[in-house]
Amino acid sequence: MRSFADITDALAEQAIELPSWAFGNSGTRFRVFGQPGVPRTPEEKIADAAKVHEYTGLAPTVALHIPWDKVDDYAKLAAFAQDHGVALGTINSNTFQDDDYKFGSLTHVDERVRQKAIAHMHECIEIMTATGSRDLKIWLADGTNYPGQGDLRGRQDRLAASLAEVYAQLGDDQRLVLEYKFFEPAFYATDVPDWGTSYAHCVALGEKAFVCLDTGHHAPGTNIEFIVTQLLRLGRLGSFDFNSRFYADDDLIVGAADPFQLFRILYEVVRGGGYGKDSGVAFMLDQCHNIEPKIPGQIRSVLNVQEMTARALLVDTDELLAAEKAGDVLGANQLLMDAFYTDVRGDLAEWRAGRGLPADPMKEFLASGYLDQIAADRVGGDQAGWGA
Ligand code: PSV
Ligand code: MN
Ligand code: MN
Repeated sequence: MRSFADITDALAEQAIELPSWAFGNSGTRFRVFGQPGVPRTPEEKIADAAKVHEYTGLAPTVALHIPWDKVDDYAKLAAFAQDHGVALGTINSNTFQDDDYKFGSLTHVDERVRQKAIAHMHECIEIMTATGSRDLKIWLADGTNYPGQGDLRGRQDRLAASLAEVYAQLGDDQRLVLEYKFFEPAFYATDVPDWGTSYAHCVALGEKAFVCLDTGHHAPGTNIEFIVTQLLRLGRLGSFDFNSRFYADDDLIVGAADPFQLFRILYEVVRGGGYGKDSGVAFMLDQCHNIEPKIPGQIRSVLNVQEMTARALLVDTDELLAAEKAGDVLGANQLLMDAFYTDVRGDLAEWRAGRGLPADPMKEFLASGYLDQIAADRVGGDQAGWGA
C-alpha cells in the first residue's frame, strides 16, 4: 500500500463541482420542507456554495440549472462568483418542467416542440459562452409510459437529429455531456436509459460529446465501477453526478449509503486515468438535502468524496497487478480491502491544516455563525429545483 505522503500531490488536485440546486429548498413529491435562510436568488446559492469551498478547498466551481438560475447578465453572475472565490461550471438544461414537454423534448414527434427544446439547448450554450463554462449537461425526462405510446425507433432517430443540431452550436472548447437514467419519470421506456445508449449518441456526435454517469441512475446491483472502466477505456467518460441511493434516484449524500461502492468506483477512476485536473472527467454532486441542513450537507459530501479518493489513491496498482497476475485471489483482494479500511481522516485533517484550511471544516463552519446570519438576512427563500 502507498503511504499518505505519496498521495498528497494527487489529493491537492481534487475539485468537486457543487449543484446550485442543492442549496435551495427541495423535497419529494410528498412534501417540500422549508429551511431558514435558503437562498432567494442564484447569487445567494453561489454565496452558499462558496462557503463549502472556503472551508474545504474542494469545491471551486458551481453548476447552474437553467431556467432555475436564470439571470439577465451571466457575465455579471460569473464575476459575482469570482468575487466569492469560485467559478461557474456546468450548465444544466431543463426540458422537463414545461407542459409542452409532456410527451418529450428532443425526441418529440411534434416539430414545434422539438425545435423549442433545441432552442433551449442553444440558449444554454450562449450562457456557457458568457460564463466561461465548458460543459452543457443534458438530462432528458423523455420516454413513454405504455407500450405502443411512442415509436421507440422514431424517438431515437429524432433524438440523434436533435442532438446533432445542439452539438453543431458548441464552441471549440465546449463539450456536451449526455446523462442517462434507467427510469423515471417515464416508466416503460426511457429514451436515454443506459450508458450504452448515451455512448452511441456521443460517438455519432463527435469528439466533444461525453457520457455523464449519475451514480443514482442504475438498477440495484449494477456494477457501476465496471461502467466507469469501460467508459474510460473508450475515452467517453465526461462527468460524474455523485450521490447515493438505497432504492432509486434517492439523491442522498454521496458515500452515505454504500461507502464501499464509492471506493470501488474511485479506484477504477484512478486506475483508468480519470482522476486529476487534466483527465477531462468532471466530478460533480447531484444531490438534494431535503431534511438535513444544506451547506453542512454539501460539506459532508465533498469530504466523503475526498476521504474515499484518498483510500483509492492508497492502492498500489503495481502491487495489485502483480498479485492478480500471480493468480493470488485472496492477496489481491486484501490489497484493495486494506486500502478501503484505512482511516485517513486524521491524516487529512493534518494535511488540511498544513495548507491553511480548517482541520475540521464542518466544526469550523458550524461555529462561524453563517447559518444564523443567513437565517436572519434572508426571508422568503424558495424551492430551488423540483416544483419550482
Ligand atoms: C433527475 O433524475 C436529475 O436528478 C438528473 O440526475 C439531473 O442531473 C438532475 O435531475 C438535474 O437536472
Ligand atoms: Mn444527475
Ligand atoms: Mn437524478
